[in-house]
Amino acid sequence: MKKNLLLLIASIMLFSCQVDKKKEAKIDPKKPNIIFIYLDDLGYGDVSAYGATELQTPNIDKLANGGVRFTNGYASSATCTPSRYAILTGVYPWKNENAKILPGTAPLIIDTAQITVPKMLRSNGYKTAIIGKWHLGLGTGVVDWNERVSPGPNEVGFDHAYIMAATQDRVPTVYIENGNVDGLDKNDPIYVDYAKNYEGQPTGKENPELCTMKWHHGHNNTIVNGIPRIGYMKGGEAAKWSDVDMADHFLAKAQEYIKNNKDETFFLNYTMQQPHVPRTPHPRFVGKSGMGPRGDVIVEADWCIGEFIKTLEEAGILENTLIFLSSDNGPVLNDGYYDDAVEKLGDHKPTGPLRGGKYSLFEAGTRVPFITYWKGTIEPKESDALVCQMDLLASLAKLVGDEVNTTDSEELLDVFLGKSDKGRESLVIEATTRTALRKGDWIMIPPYKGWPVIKQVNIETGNAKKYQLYNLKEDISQTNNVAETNPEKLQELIKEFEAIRGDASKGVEKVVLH
Ligand code: NG6
Ligand code: CA
Repeated sequence: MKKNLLLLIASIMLFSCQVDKKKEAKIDPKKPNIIFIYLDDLGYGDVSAYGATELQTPNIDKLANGGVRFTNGYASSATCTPSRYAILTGVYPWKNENAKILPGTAPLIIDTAQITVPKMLRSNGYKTAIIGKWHLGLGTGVVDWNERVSPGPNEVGFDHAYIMAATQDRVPTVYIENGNVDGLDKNDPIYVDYAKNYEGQPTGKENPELCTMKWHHGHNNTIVNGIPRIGYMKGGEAAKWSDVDMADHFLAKAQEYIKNNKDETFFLNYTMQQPHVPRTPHPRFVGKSGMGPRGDVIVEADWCIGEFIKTLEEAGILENTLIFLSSDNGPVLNDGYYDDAVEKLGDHKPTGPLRGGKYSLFEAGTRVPFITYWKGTIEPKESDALVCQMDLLASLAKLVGDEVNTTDSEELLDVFLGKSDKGRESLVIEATTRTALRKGDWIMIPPYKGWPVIKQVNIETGNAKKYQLYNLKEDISQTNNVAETNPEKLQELIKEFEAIRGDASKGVEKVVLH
């Protein structure tokens, strides 16, 4: 009896020793798990750690205050598709003319031969996944949504992909798992078209009585769940997503991925849909912000992030995980639906102190919340280093001991880890195909024709007849164009800008919203 007990104790000790060993072996400073949490249209001023007072984001704040909170962190573009293209490929989006806001039927815009962050990490032993919004195109032209859709995320480096094709306001309103529409009933095939409607299908334009959310501009095609969308869709009834459950749904998928892969080394791109339109908080978040649906979905997103981090903690891998959090472009209030975003805004400033917003060449278009967090490894700090999401490729390659051939993505690993404040010297930012140059504390916006304000969304484009030059250190709100009083500085920036942009530095005619 006694002997048996001793044996049992001995084997328990041996077992726990092995468990310890396994844990120890897992913490590898060169091969942490990497998670990139990406929000959609979250503004610089939408986070309490970035100065919001009317809205609280305690879970994002925990990351910001426990990691590096960048104050000069940029998306490469003021809209979604180009920013996402630049992150995954490490290439400036204006080098690919297809990298602009895409319809849900657009072909994949990343060349499958191109190096990408997930491909690079995969070749260094990582499992790779994307869960959430995609918006980089699928297939090669004509897509049959009833068969496996490819090429897509799996073909550019993700082992696992659970996505929505484009945006929450665009058809198809279904989830796609590794190329296959999730929950599709083969007897009810799904058809998608952006040019013309299917006979007998109600639309937001012709059947406003069927809409529970009203469209303001665009967004008047097929109605799904009472919400009129961009594009036409027919069939696929059983596969249609529930908008109010979308945040929970993606969260559950991300949590499941963590649980299933906690003993592996992985890269997860968790691309959340909030606070992009249509803003559809789950009923338990309705009214929580006092600011209407836009505020409520930010509160919801923050909650999701908290739950997601808890999952990492419970899996015992938080200290072995490098987390990036950012947004694909700046904020917009009315982006096509009447949803009280303007009316109930109160004193909240989604742009913080910045000028412009989504679609804009002014700062609020591309300067976004940007946080790195690695419990136990990154020391909390604020950094004013100039960094761009496009720099992930070169920096993560460095982290895992690889090298990539890239001209645009800069290796800033020590900056991301909070060990250095020496960021980029310059950066070209983009907004709906127009570009500007940030260099040091300065930004130069070349003259552009076209409207100074996009009326529908009430956002300044940055377009002006003359060159604009701002010193962002002294004038973060870009109220004082100092081009005329600083001719030398202006010339220096124009020269560098023209050398990078070539012919395109002469500008384009107008801002295109579609
Ligand atoms: C615009 C849509 C806007 C939004 C945006 C994409 C209209 C009038 N506006 O074309 O609502 O969907 O595209 O946003 O249709 S992004 O964050 O994905 O770039
Ligand atoms: Ca966006």
